[in-house]
Amino acid sequence: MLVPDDTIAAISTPIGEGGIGIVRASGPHAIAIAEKIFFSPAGIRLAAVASHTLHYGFIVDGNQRIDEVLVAVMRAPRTYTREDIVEINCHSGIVPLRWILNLLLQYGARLAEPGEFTKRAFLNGRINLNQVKAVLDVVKAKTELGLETAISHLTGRFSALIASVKDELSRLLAQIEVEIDFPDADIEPGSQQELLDSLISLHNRIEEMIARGKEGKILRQGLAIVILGKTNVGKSTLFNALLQEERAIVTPIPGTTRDTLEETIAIDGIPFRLIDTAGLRCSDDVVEQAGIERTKRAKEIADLILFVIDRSLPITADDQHLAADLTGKRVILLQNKSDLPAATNNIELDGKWEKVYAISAQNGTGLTALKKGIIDLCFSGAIPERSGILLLNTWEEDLLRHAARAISRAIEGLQTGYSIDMISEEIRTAYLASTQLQGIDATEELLDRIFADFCIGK
Ligand SMILES: Nc1nc2c(ncn2[C@@H]2O[C@H](COP(=O)(O)OP(=O)(O)OP(=O)(O)O)[C@@H](O)[C@H]2O)c(=O)[nH]1
Ligand SMILES: [Mg+2]
Repeated sequence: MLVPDDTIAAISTPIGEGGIGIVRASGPHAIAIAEKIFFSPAGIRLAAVASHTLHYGFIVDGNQRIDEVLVAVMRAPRTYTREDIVEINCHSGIVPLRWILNLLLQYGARLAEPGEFTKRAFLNGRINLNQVKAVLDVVKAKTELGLETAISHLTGRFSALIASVKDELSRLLAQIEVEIDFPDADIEPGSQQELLDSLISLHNRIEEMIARGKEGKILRQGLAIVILGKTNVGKSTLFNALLQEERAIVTPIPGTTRDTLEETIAIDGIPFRLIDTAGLRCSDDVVEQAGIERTKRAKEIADLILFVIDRSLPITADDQHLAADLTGKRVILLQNKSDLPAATNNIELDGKWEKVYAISAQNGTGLTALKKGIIDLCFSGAIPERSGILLLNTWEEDLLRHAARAISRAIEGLQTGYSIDMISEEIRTAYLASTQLQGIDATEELLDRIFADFCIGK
């Protein structure tokens, strides 16, 4: 893989957020290019300054001053990309940022592709693939807990786990090699048992990592919670209350919501996709019917359904139809409008409910209990220990499974008396998977897949 020799530049901060924006350039000509557009009242020349220093001045386009800036100069190799880096800290408006970027491009830099700074850090050997992925997750992390986990990944916790698995596998391989090379020295029953125990414990460790990775997936993408119920029961009111903003339109008129609405909410730092739907009822209205079709689709993708009924009115046939339609789904039954007197002589609504809460979406009663119930359900009673969560990509999960399967086969082989060659082959397969997980064997295609997810400037 070729290490690039051109200089790249990009806006590295979100536009408009905060008062400061950063335009970053990396590559052999970064400092020389920045020099051409930097004016220092003190007569400082960037080419002459010490590494890792900050300089006050102006970005100029010919005679025109574009912005008042602080320029950071960092020389290779002690930088993010291990190349020379210049970071221009300017005002975060779109106009100065774009202008400064264009000037850098005009003087010889090339616009960075998404993730290219991090790609260079990787190509130049500063970070490993797991850390690359963690940067990606930091960039994308939607919630605090997701971010925390991404950061711990970045500090190499996943790498450390993998390294210990790999070391153990190589120890076992070495042990087996001895037995293959000296077939006459009968394998002692004791050492066989020890090998079996080690393999079983390794297998459990890998399965544990896969399980932790599943929880990580929840953190990254968010489970889908879908609010369902017949018209006018207060679904949109609940949606807004959980979002803590007036996102959906609420009116006393049945059939207000005509389409599904989706937002991300965080409960205890865990992201969920919250989806409000059109109330279900028989309708001749074409628009409403289209909305109802979408509601049905939302129901299909739901990881959890909040089924809302209006507690102040008698249960109707619509409620019952809906309830019957929810079998096989995880459903929380919400008896809404608990601030109003409950309808008397109400029949029991048949269905299998994970939990039942009386709430008032309008004044917020019962919502804290509901949120806690959601969390409990999603993590089967316990929020995963913060320190234990892993963020795994599909390819990482695949490799872990590949390793786990090979180890299972080795275990089976040992138990049923297969040849030691076959067992050693399986352990070797698992060992190879663990080296791939460490990023030693990253193929170009894999890299492209990972970097394709980045945004510009990272
Ligand atoms: N008293 C009381 N009224 C509520 C409560 N929740 C919602 N409402 C009222 O019920 C009416 C319908 O609320 P929406 O949130 O629009 O109901 P919806 O289920 O989204 O209705 P559609 O979109 O038409 O299916 C509105 O007048 C709300 O103010 C509640 O907890 N208590
Ligand atoms: Mg609605």
